[in-house]
Amino acid sequence: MTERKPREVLVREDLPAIDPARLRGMFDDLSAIGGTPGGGVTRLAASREDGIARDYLRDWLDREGFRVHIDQVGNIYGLLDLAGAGAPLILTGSHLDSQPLGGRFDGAYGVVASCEAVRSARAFGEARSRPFSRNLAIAAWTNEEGTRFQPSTLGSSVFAGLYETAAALSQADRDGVTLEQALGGIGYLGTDDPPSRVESYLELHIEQGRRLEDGGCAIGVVEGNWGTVKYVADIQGEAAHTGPTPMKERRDALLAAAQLVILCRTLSDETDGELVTSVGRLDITPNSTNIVAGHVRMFAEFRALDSARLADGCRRFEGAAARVSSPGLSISLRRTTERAPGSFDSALCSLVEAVARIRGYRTMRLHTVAGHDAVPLRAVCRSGMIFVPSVNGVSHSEKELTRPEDMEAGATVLAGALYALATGTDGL
Ligand code: HGY
Ligand code: MN
Ligand code: MN
Repeated sequence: MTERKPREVLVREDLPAIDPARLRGMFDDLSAIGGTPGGGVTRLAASREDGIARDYLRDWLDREGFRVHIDQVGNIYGLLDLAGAGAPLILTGSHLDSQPLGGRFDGAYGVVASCEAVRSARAFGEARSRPFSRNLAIAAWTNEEGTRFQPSTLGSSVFAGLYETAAALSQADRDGVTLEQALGGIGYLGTDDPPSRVESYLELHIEQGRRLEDGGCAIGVVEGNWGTVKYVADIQGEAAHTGPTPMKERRDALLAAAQLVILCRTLSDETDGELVTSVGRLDITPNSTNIVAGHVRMFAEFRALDSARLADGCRRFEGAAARVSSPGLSISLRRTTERAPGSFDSALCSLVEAVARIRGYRTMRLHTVAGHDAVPLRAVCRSGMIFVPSVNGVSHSEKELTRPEDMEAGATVLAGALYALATGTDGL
C-alpha cells in the first residue's frame, strides 16, 4: 500500500477541539505562581515557587486520572493507559521553570496546553469509542532554562541518556545549593522509573522570535534547531584598592571580562546576525565599589544555524580568551552546553502542518534559535515542535506575550496531532 500523507488521511471531523476557557483558566492559575509585579514570573528550577507549580500540576494530573511518576531528577510524568500497559507511548509536555523576571508563557504555556490537549483527545476518543493504539503522557522537565543550574535542558537530557543522573544532581547554583538538595527541599527528588517505549514526543512552545508574527502565521512547524555552545569563564586577577593601586600594577579581572564581552558582540556583528552571541551574567568578586575585581565568572553563549559558522566563532573566542592571560591574571574556560544544529522528525512536521491547515490556521516552517527539551528527546524517539507567535518576538522578559487566539490555536493543533498519533490515524 502506498504511504498516504496525513493531509489525505485526516479530516476535520476526526480532530478533537479544546476548551479555550479551561486552557486560559489553568494558564492564569499557573501564571500567578511566582508572578511578578511587572506581569512576568520568577520560578527558578527547584525553587519554592517551582515546587508550588509542580504541586499544582500534580494535583491536576491526579484529579484527571493520570498516573503520576516523578523520576530521580524531578521530571514529572502524567501517564494515561489508553491502549494497555505495554502499548507505545506518545509524549507531550514542556517545562515549568522560568527565567528570573521571565515571561509567563515560556514553558508553562506548553505544559498547560499539553494538559488541555491530552484531556480533550481522551474525551474525544472515548466519546467516539475509537480505540487508542498508543498511550498518552505529559512531561514537565526539570531545569530546562539552565539559569539556576547549568546546563539547560538538564532534566530532559537525563531522560534521553545524554547526561548522567548523579552529575545532574550534583550541579550547584551560585549559592552552592545542589539540584539534589533543592529538589529534596521541595519534595521532588523522585524514585520512579521514567516512562519507556516512547514512540513520539511533540512539544508546543512560544516562538520567542518574530517570524510568525511578521509572516501573519498562527502555527510554526519547527523543522530544526540552531546549534549552541555555552561557556563559563573563570578570570582570576587580584583584588586591590581602586585608589592608590598604580594602574600598571592592577590585575583587573573585570577589565579582562569586559574585553571578552565586547569581542563576543564583534564576532556576531561580523556575521550580520548569522552568529548570535551574548554574555548575560557576570559574577564579580568581591563586587565592591572601590575594589579592583579580583575574580569574575562570566557566562557566554554562541548560537548559529550553520555548524561551521558556530565553530569559527567559538574558535576565535577561545583563542582570544587564551590571550587574556598575563602575569597575575589567568583565565580558565569550559563549555557547559554543546548543542549541534539538527532536524526534527519530518513526518511529525507533516502531521502538524496537515492538522493546522485542516483547522484553517496559516503555517510557516522555521528553525528554533532557542533550545528546547524536544532537542535532547530526539536521541530516544521521534521528536517535533509546534510554535505559536510571540508578540514583537519578545521573550525571557516580563513583557513576553502570546495572544489568547494563538494560545488556542496551538493547543488545538497539538490536540489534533496527539489524537491522530494515539489512534494511529496520523497517516505517518
Ligand atoms: O535557549 C536556551 O538557552 C534555553 O535552553 N531555552
Ligand atoms: Mn522554554
Ligand atoms: Mn526559556
